[in-house]
Amino acid sequence: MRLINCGKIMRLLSLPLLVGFLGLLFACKGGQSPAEKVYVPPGKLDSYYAFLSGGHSGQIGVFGLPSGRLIKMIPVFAPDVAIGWGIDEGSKEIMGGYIWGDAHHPALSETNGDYDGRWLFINDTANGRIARIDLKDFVTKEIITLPNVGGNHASPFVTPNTEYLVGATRFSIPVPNRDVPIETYKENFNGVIAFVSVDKDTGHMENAFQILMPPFDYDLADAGKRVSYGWAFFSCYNSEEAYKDLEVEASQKDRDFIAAVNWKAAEEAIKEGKYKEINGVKVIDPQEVKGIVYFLPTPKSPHGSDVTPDGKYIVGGGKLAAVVTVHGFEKMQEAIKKGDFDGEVMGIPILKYESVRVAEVPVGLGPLHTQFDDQGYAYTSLFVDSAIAKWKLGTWEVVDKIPVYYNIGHLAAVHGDTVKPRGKFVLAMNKIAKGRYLPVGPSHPESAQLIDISGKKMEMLLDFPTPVEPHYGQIIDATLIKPELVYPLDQNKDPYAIKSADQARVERNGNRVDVYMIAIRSHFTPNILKFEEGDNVYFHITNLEQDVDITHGFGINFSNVDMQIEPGETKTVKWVAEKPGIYPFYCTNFCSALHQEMQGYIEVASKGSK
Ligand code: K7E
Ligand code: CUA
Repeated sequence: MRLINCGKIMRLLSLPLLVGFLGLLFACKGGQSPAEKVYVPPGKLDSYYAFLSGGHSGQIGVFGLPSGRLIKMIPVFAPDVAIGWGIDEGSKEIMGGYIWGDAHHPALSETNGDYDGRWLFINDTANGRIARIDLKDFVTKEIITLPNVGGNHASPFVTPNTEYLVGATRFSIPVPNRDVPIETYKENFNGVIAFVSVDKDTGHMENAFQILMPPFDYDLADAGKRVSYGWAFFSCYNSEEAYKDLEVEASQKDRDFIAAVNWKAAEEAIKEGKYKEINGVKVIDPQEVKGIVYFLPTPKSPHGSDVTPDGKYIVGGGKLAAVVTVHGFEKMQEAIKKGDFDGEVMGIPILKYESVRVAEVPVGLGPLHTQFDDQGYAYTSLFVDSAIAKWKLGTWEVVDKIPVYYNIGHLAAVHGDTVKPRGKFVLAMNKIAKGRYLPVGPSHPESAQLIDISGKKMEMLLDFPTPVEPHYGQIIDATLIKPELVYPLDQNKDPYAIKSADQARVERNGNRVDVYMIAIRSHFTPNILKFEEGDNVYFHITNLEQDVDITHGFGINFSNVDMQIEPGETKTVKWVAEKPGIYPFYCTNFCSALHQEMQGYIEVASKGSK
């Protein structure tokens, strides 16, 4: 082979090609191609967890970034038949009788305004609830209902030390709910802004207090941080108070509001007894208690409400506008002091727009949500433009824009809503995926896109499909989460746990039968069971394994019973012996070379035959 002749190559490469090549080198910072930036070699772990809400699937998706690999779906508001979520007695109780929820906003717990990796919360817009997932085992531990809140959308956004989770009404209802003519909406309906307290040690949630609000549609929220600590900001639309054709009637006014709530002042009011109890919750009426809530006029049917990392500014995404509105916290304080008001609604002063607004940033069409990086830039999703705009805090100029495919809703940057954003990536969560993936029929997947934000220009790195339907997501440094990989058997405090095969037994009490069973490679003890027609059988199964990833399943043929039991865990599931006959049961989760042999039989005798 001849040596390559440089002169010949130069002659072969035309000038435009060379320029293009150099440009490409420059664009791929550090010489890394997009593929290299997202490549996680086999056996290596991702650097970030991304928690994406599962929308009306009621679940949460856990993805690894930068690879975009789906690692786990956490069942929250909806059953999961593999794990047995909604099937075993413990999870049925947590789900509280509902089998669906509409999960929009994952919220990681915070300490000093930054994610601490302890808990993950998520709202249910449909049935007015908030769930808590423990990040020690990625399991939903608790679901709380927020009474008086019709459609809990602006939720659960945590305060900087997870003192509170917030919630608010999207669909105003009578408070307390009662039968009144819908036509009396303006007189009889109300919104509610809710604060749910979180126990510092256990994470346990309680309804702390609520604030009665005019019947607007409260949309999103963010807690104040640093200088604005002690406040929370809720966007709202439909200040027209329409209840029928909102599409037209709720878009009449040029400005709706961001409601600024002084939750420290609300705490004081509660201490002083200035509330009435409605459905067991302490509710403050702003007509009677002043200084708790103020309205910041914000164009135009604002959606996102995002506080900058320094806490100085509140960014409102006016979804029907071409700008985001930036309010100044300091300006707001001054305006309140001076009484710079423009009327009031339901006892809540409306601050003068000019007195609180710092900037209108011309980001583009349909601005929704804003996230932040570590260099003083903000990133706003543009639904109508199908793009992300990057703009500078302080100078308020738009410095870059990148198209996304298509119609982005939320976006998430690494620690992008904390006091300490980490930069690096922003994840676009797009509503429409048409043509981005192999077609699978009329129901298309959602589409997430990972974008490098470390350089001057944003760079598109990766597409990956996501299950229904990420509204919001949060991205946390993976080193902050350290889950347990097995449940230590010696710490298993379940009242139905047994710790060895010789404790396995069947106890009968009338027609209630309790089966204390163990699962260990590759058998159940006991594995031959005899019941009578009509027996209510409670299987209490302990997985005695302490090896990582040795999960057993327990499924009964001809029934709706199936669940997984993790190493060291005890779970209880109820099964009714409805019809005489033989019922095989088996391990449904592949566990060993003799997994196929891990089975047993139930014999159900007809009533009175024994
Ligand atoms: Cu914008 Cu429910 Cu936060 Cu959807 S919401 S996008
Ligand atoms: Cu145990 Cu398969």
